[in-house]
Parts: sequence; C-alpha cells; structure tokens
Amino acid sequence: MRNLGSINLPRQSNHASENSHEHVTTIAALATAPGKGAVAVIRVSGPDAAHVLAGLLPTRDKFPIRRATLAKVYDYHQEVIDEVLVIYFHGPASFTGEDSFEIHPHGSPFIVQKLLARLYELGCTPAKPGEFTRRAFLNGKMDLTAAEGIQQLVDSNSEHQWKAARQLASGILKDHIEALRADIIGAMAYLEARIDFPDEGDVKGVELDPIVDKVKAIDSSLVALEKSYDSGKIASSGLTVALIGAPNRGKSSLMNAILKKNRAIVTDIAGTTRDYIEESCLVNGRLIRLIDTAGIRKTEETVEKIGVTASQEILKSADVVLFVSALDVEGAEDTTYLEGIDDAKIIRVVNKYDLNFHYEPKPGEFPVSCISGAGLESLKAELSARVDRSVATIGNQAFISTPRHLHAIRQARKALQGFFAGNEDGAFDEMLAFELQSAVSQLSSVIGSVDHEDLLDKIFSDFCVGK
Ligand SMILES: Nc1nc2c(ncn2[C@@H]2O[C@H](COP(=O)(O)OP(=O)(O)OP(=O)(O)O)[C@@H](O)[C@H]2O)c(=O)[nH]1
Ligand SMILES: [Mg+2]
Repeated sequence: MRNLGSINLPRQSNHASENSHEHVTTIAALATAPGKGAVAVIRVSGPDAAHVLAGLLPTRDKFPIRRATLAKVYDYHQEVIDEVLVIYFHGPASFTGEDSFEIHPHGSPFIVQKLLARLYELGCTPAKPGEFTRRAFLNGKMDLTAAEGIQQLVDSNSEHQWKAARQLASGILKDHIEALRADIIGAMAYLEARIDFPDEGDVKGVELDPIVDKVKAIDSSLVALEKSYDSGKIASSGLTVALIGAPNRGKSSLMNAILKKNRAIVTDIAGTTRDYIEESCLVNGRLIRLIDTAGIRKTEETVEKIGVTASQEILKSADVVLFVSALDVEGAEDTTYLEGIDDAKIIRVVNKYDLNFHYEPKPGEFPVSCISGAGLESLKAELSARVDRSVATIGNQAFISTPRHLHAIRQARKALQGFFAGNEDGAFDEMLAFELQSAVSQLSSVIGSVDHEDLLDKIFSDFCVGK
C-alpha cells in the first residue's frame, strides 16, 4: 500500500482556541442527514484540525493521513464516546484546502450530539450552511459554478438533474466562460495595440474591423449561452407546468391525479382555488413543478381577483401551460387570455372524458378523466417527452441554469452592445476598451471573481449544513 505519511498530533494544548489562528475558525458539522442511521459522518475543517484531533485521541501521538483508521474517541473525562473511523486530510490536499478530518461514528443522534459537543469544547465552531464548500471556493479548490454544481448534485432526484449537476460540477461552464473571457482579453490587446500605434502618415496602424469581427463571434457564443438557460433550468430545476382554465374544469383534480395525492382542494363550487399551489413530482422519472391556479373568470370578489391576476402571471412565466377545459361545459371556452402566449407551450386538455367516452378529440387535444384515470398516461408521456426534448438540446455543451448566470451573461452582452454602438458612432478606442473590460468583469463574476461578501452569502446559504 502507498504510504501517505502521518501527522504528529500536537500535545502542547488541549484547547484549539488557545492557538494563534485569529481569523479562520475551525468548523465542525454533521455531514449526513440528521436522524438515526448505520453510520454518521462528522466533518471538521480549519487550521486547528490537528489540535482538535489530538484532543479527541488523547492516547495517540501520530495519525495517518488519508487513511481510514479505527480509533476510540474520548470525552473530557477520558471516557470513550464511541469507536469510530477517522480520516485525516492534510491541507491543501483536502476538499476545503484546509487541514480537516472526518469522523464516522455509529449513526445515533445521541452519539453525534456528544461528539459535536466535544468538538465545540475543543474549540470548533458550528459550521454555517455551505461553509465547507465556501472555504473550498475561497481556497481556490473550485470555481463558483462547480460549487453550485455540487449543491445541485446533493439536491438531484432525477436523471436529468443528476447529469446537469455533474456537468456543472465538472467545470464545463467554467471552461467555456474562461475561453470566452480569454477571447475578449485577446480583442482588448489588439485595441491596446491600436491605441499605442495609431496611423502615422502612410503607415497604417492596427485595423479595427478584425477586432469588431472577433467581438461579434464572442457575442454569438454569449447568445447561445443565454438561449441555453431555458433548457438548463428545466434540466436542473424541473419543467414548470401551470394548470390554467376557467373555474370548475378540474384543474385541481388534475393536479391531484398527477401527484397521486390530495394536495389541492376540489369542490363543485366555481372559484375553489384562490391562491396558487406549487408542488414538485417525478413524472416518468422527470422532475415537474406543477402549479395549480385559480380559475380565470371575471370577478369582483377581492380575494379571487388577486388569485386570477396571479394565474395570468403564472401563465406567462410557465414552461408549459395545461389549458384545461371540460366536457360538462357547453359552448366554446374563453381563450382571450391565451393571446400572446407562445402556442408551442400550450397543451389543450379536455377533462371529464368519463362523461362522454365517445368524444372525438380535436388534433393536439388530450382527453382525460381525473375520475377514471383515462388519458392521464398519454398526458404524462407528453410532459416527459417535452422535458427530454428540451434537455436534449444541451447535450454535452456548456449551459447556464441559474438566474445568477443569466444575469451575468445578459450584462456581458449589454457591454458588448455598448462596444458595437460605440464603434458605429466612432467612439474613442478607450471607450471601446472600457466596454470590453466590463464584459470581462461580468464573465468573471460567473466563475467567481465576486468581491461582494453578501453575494457569496446568498449563494452558499442555499447549501445544507455540513456541505
Ligand atoms: N365527472 C368528472 N368530474 C370531475 C373530473 N375532474 C373533476 N371533476 C369535478 O369537477 C368539479 C371541479 O373540480 P376542481 O378540480 O375543483 O376544478 P378547478 O378547475 O380546480 O376549479 P376552481 O378551483 O374553482 O378553478 C369537482 O366537483 C370535481 O369532482 C372528471 O374527470 N370527471
Ligand atoms: Mg381548483
């Protein structure tokens, strides 16, 4: 077996906080889900990790690096808390880049609490959500997109989510952004050369046209990235499907039928659903975010009116709209509110098929019965096919999937539009260089040159504790 070496466990102090690391704390947290399990994993990371380990293992002087080692851990009174597996990582060769270790105790919440209490006694601080990954990012172990990918991996519960998260965590977006950033910096270098060597008499300086062409090509790549957002979002957060229609058509019944549980209230009173209800589920293994909305009709009732306005907003923002009509209603449905909505995202569902199984569906219609279940499988197959079609457009390409990515790409494009407009207007080269610099900063923010602590707080607060 390869000898990975060992560390000397420091004995001069049994209390980590007496050591001289003023700013960086040593953090500890349970990394596995809370509750009973066969084993649990506790993580510790920070400059005092070796001191803390020494406190847990009073009988040892040395400890192997990166090797699972069986050890008895002791409390303050030298009583054994548990026999555990410990793995020590010597920074920077660790997840966080710091000295760190993992303890794998028996998975009892009581033992975990006892161990955490001992770790705090030894000077550790409870880790905040995402703090381990945040440290990994700050120590240059990964860029921000990879950190987001790791979070999405933890959150993934469908094949598409898992693949998208793996692509993000593997750095595919980071590599693409870095290449684009390098291209813009290349264009800036030409612009600098133009500033330094202007036309002099008969001697021509550096031409501007090739630089403009270069920037146009970069802009096209950014357009492609911006377009990937819809599919990226569907892959990583699921397809947003809104149930829209007049009251009493069975929207809430359809929501319950797809979810296979009674989530939304169903009655024969028109206007039952007022506030919209959101619930995620897997449909044939694809993640779908269903939104049941208030039936759209003219109403003067205050609460219902707010619900109807919300329905119309959701109608615009959803990826797919299930427009629900029903066979117990005579005459044509009012579809005026569908005007202006992309027809490709509307699926026409005719509910209450059980009332007349002889009904001949028009092309593109999906007849269903929430009561008998007829037609539900074809509707579900259509939804999962839509997810697959959308996700297939990503393939193995770089894609964006969060509003944060989208905002930065749009801002970068805005700067490039400023460059093109400046060029048309014959602006000074310095102005053009400024726009390119601003596009570079926007792209840098995607992968991690973020100087605002609050932005990092926002990104990492979505993580769980122990990650
Ligand atoms: N026969 C039959 N009745 C149904 C079916 N689906 C729903 N219904 C009935 O239609 C009525 C309205 O159902 P809901 O699901 O509350 O309708 P909704 O569209 O959510 O109505 P609002 O919330 O008021 O907009 C209830 O009495 C349901 O039992 C169906 O497939 N067949
Ligand atoms: Mg309803």
